[in-house]
Amino acid sequence: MGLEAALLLLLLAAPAALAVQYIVGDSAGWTSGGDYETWVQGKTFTVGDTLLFNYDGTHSVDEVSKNNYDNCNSGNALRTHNDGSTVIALSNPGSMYFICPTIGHCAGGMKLAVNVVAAGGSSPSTPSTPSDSPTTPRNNAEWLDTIAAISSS
Ligand SMILES: [Cu+2]
Repeated sequence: MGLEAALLLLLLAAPAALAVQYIVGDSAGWTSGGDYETWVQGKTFTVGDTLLFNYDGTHSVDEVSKNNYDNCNSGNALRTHNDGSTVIALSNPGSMYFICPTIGHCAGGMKLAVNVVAAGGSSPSTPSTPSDSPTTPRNNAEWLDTIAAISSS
């Protein structure tokens, strides 16, 4: 009983511990001269994670389509943020594109593309854990029956 409760707690606690907030550009933030192609390398962005853009008043954050990202076109941004500290929730798998709309900044490298992957990469191993625990007491009971049968004969 105690073991089953402990396993259940582990299963419930595990997914919550995985959400990560990425500070775009780390301590430098979202700024001219940042290299965000390098910054994303080696990072896995998962649904439930967040991006934090820190920037001053000379910059903004526009979420744009891939085409507008490629062309540094902020004319029809999907969303615009200019509060200086913007948290973006990565709520769906797929690609997201961000540029700074200040003239010249995107062309100078102030552009960020992230690929968001679905959560639950470890889920195939999860179902095996609950199915193991009910069989363990039954095996023990069968084993005890066998011992009883042997010792009584
Ligand atoms: Cu800028």
